Amino acid sequence: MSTFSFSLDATDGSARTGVIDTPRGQIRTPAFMPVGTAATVKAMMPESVAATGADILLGNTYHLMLRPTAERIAALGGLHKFMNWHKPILTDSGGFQVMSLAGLRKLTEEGVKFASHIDGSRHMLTPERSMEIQKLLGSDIVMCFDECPALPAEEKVVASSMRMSMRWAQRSRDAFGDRPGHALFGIQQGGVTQSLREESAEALKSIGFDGYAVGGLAVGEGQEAMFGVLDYAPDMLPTDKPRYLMGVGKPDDIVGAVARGIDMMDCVLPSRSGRTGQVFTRNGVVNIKNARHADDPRPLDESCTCPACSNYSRAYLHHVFRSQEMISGMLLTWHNLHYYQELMQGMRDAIAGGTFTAWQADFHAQRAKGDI
Ligand code: PRF
Ligand code: ZN
Repeated sequence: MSTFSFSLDATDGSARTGVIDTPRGQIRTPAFMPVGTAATVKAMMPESVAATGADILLGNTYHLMLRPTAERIAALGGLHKFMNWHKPILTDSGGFQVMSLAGLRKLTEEGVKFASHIDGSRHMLTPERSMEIQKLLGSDIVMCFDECPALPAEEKVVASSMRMSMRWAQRSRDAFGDRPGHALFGIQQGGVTQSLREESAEALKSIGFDGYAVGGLAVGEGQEAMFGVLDYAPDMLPTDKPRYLMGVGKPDDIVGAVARGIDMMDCVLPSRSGRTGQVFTRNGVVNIKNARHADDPRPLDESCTCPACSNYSRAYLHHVFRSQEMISGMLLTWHNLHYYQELMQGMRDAIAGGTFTAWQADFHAQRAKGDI
């Protein structure tokens, strides 16, 4: 398969399951993308990430342009080769990370000038430069360069920011050009205002993209407001293209987003939590640091087939976490990513079988049983 395409296999209510075909392999949707910000999913070998069931990783323009630089990665054969991950990679475009991580920033129509959070060096990102960097990296799915205010924000601030992001979307499209086998996704903005979401969706559709992201959510509005937007936003986007909810989320956010018609998501939560001792299970979150695990011979989750649960006790995982041993982050990250991928597989199967409503009820019932 030499080009990029998306096919839907089944729908159940608003939930969808299908496959994105890329020259680097298939992405089963709904898909969860582990975050590999700095050319690594922290604490995981790439083959281990693949073993959890991930079909695609997310990388970051912002981090990689600063260190080791996109030009260096290109000279070394591209990001896939550099990090030894040969399945698809989606890269975020940098604007969102600049606004949350960089030092001094200056936002203009042209782009964003900023100081590196690593060494204070000065850089500029524009739609054109972001497209160039993502091409140098060899990203399979390139994101438009956009910008979004933290919420709550005044509606006129959200409106003018969204309109600039739509002008940047057109510049991103023009700069991306025609790259067979590579995809460019537009990013809807507009905060929690339905008319702005509509205006943004119309602007993106008239430009035309290979997929459409819902951006500007999970930025302080809370789950109820986010679901409120997801009740209408996916329907504004083309049915026959993938829909990606950026930077989400907790397991129940992901389930709620899939129920509302989202096909792809990414979040640092499973990998970051793996390093802080937070473990996701069917019955909710377990904190391995808690003293009650010190003598517990049981696995984290009896029904989980990951290496942490197959071969180690809670007592051991508690001990290595308390001792700050590296294996702690490795095992807990593996478990969390495995849990997230099983969640996605469970949803894909339920949507395909027309049993997604029952699956959701069971998901919430298991969690209601509480800590184990
Ligand atoms: N835009 C981009 N990346 C993002 C977001 C966005 O709105 C978000 C918002 N949740 C996370 N990552 N480009
Ligand atoms: Zn496990």
